Amino acid sequence: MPANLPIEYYKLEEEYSATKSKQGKIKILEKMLSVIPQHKASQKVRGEIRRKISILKKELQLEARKKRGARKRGIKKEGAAQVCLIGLPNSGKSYILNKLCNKDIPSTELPFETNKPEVGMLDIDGVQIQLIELPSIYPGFYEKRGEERNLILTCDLLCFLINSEKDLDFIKSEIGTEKQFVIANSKDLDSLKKKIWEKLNLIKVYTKEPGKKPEKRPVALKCGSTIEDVGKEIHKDFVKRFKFAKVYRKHAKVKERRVGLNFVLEDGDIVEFHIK
Ligand SMILES: Nc1nc2c(ncn2[C@@H]2O[C@H](COP(=O)(O)OP(=O)(O)OP(=O)(O)O)[C@@H](O)[C@H]2O)c(=O)[nH]1
Ligand SMILES: [Mg+2]
Repeated sequence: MPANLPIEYYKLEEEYSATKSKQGKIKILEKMLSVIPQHKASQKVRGEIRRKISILKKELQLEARKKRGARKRGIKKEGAAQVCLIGLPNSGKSYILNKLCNKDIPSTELPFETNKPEVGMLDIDGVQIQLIELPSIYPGFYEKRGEERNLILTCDLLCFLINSEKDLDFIKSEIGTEKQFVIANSKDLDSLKKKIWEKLNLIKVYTKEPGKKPEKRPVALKCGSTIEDVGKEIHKDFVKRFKFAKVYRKHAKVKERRVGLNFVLEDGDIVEFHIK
């Protein structure tokens, strides 16, 4: 039985062949459905079009899922903060990552030896900081390397490893200075750790249960955090069930005090929660 299709249909068929994007093709197929008369003779054609639409939609879904997966495969933030090591070739980035994070990344005289971001965990007095070596900077680095640019933009702190003012000027001109940064040379690892800690503006708080010793591992929080902020870190119910907290502060005049949710904590405080 001839389907007896209108002239618009054939125009749309031409448009369909010329269109590359899947979204575009779906739109045209949907238009086709709307111009085809609804009678028995055109049933087969309509069925064919619906099948094509469904296949294209499935393919689009699959592509979107793949894209989301690719984004997830990037480096995930872990620990209390994320710090990126940045420098010229042979400035000692891998050397530092190996020493501070107990890693075994190739670190020889060869320039540009590290060609993708390398990740380690740095322990500062029990607080875990994610340290990332970025491949060495070269002219055009920031424009060309998307993953690295993303890390530079989203990390908490940049650490520039330099041997001279000239190195520093070059790095600044390549990646900009909008983010906060520390400057270091690779020789003095302890002072580097200290600088990173100071610039991150974090405090360590030790929680304890009544009648027990404080936890060994501190909770790291932003400077100015309150009892409520610690509570939220531990468990969402803590704040709801909160009665009061006791804060123990070694070097203060008042070494022990009973406080409420708004009490502002200091580095080294021990917090004992009393809940309902
Ligand atoms: N002893 C010592 N050796 C260092 C120090 N910094 C760098 N080196 C050496 O200098 C060389 C280059 O250092 P790397 O750490 O590989 O340099 P990089 O910044 O990672 O540079 P890329 O190769 O571009 O990744 C290696 O042989 C290191 O062992 C340092 O502070 N002390
Ligand atoms: Mg390296």
